Amino acid sequence: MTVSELFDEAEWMPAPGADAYTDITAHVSRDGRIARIAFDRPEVRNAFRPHTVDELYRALDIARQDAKIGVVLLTGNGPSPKDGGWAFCSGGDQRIRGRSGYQYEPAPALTGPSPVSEPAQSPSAASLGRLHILEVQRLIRFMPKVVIAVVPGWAAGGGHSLHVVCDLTIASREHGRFKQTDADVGSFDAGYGSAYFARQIGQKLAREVFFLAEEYSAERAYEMGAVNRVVAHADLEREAIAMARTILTKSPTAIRMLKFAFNAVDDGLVGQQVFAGEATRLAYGTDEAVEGRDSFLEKRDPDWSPYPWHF
Ligand code: S0N
Repeated sequence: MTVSELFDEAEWMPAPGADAYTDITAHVSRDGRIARIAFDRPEVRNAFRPHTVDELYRALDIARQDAKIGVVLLTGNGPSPKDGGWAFCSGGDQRIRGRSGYQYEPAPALTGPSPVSEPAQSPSAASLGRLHILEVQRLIRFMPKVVIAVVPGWAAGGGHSLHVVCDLTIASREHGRFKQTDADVGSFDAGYGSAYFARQIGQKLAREVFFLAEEYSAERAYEMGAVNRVVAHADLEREAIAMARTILTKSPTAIRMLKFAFNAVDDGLVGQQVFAGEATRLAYGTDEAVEGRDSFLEKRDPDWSPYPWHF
C-alpha cells in the first residue's frame, strides 16, 4: 500500500515498531540518519485523536534516542481518498473533544461521527480526556535534533501549532495552507502556538492569524516569516530530504547547542536547564572534569593546576 503520494520507497525503511502504528507512519532513511514521521489520517485532514498523539510521541521519542538520527521530518500523508485534499495536520479531532479534553477511544480507525467511548482498560482516565499534544510540542522543542515540518497541505489549529514549534518549515507551493482555527472552535494554544508564534512573526501578524482565523497560502506564510521554504508540491519531500542532508553535514554538537541557544531565551529556566545540561555534557569530556571525578574516587585533593582561569 502506498504510504503517501510524495513518499519515495527508495529513500526509506520502516522505523522500529512502525508495524504497530495505526494513525501514523514512521520510517528511517536507508542510511539511518533521517526519520520521517507522518500523520496518517488523510480522510480527516490528518486530525489527531489521543491515540494518534500517543503514537506520535512514541515515534518521536524513538528518533530522539537514536544516536544516528540527526534530523526528523514531520509530515502528513495524503492525499485524502475522499476528495484528494492534502494536509499536514488539522489539529485535534473535533468529533471526540469532550468537556475536559480529547477523549480516548479504541484504536481502530474512526469513520463518521464518533461518540465518545472509553477503553476497556481505563474508563476513568478516558472520561478525563487529555491535551497531551503539548507533551509532543515539548518533545520536539527539547530534542537535540532538528525537526522539520514538511507541510503538503493544511496546517490548521493544533496542526498549525505543531509547525510553529518545529525548528524549520518547508511547504508545498500548490497545496500548503495555514489557518489558525483555535478561536473558531473554542480552543486556544496559549503557549508555543501563539506566544512563541508572535516571537517568530511579530505581535500584530500573530494576533491577526489567531483573531481573524483566515487562510494563508504557503507564499504568504513565507512572506510573514512563518515558513522557511516554499517548493513545488511534487518536490516537497525530495527538498526536505536535501535540507536534512545539508544539516547532517554540520557538527552535531554545534547544531545541538545552537538549537538550545535559540530556545533558551523563550524557555525561561527550563531553557537554561536544557542548555546547561548540554554544557555539562561537554564539560564532562574535559581532562579538568575527569580530574574532579578521579580525585573523589582516589580519595585525594583535586589538582586543578593544569587548568587556567580563562580570560
Ligand atoms: C483544515 C480545514 C481548514 C480544511 O478544510 P477543507 O479542505 O475544506 O476540508 P473539510 O471538508 O473541512 O475536511 C475534510 C474532512 O476532514 C474532516 N476534518 C477536518 N479537520 C478535522 C478535525 N480537526 N477534526 C475532525 N475532523 C476533521 C472534516 O470534517 C471533513 O470530514 P467529512 O468529509 O466527513 O465531512 C478544515 O477541515 C478545518 O477547519 N478543520 C478543523 C480545524 C480545527 O479547528 N482543528 C481543531 C483546533 N484545535 C485544536 O487543534 C486544539 C488542539 C489541542 O489539543 C490543544 C490543546 C491545548 C493547547 C494547545 C492545543 C493545540 O495544539 O492547539
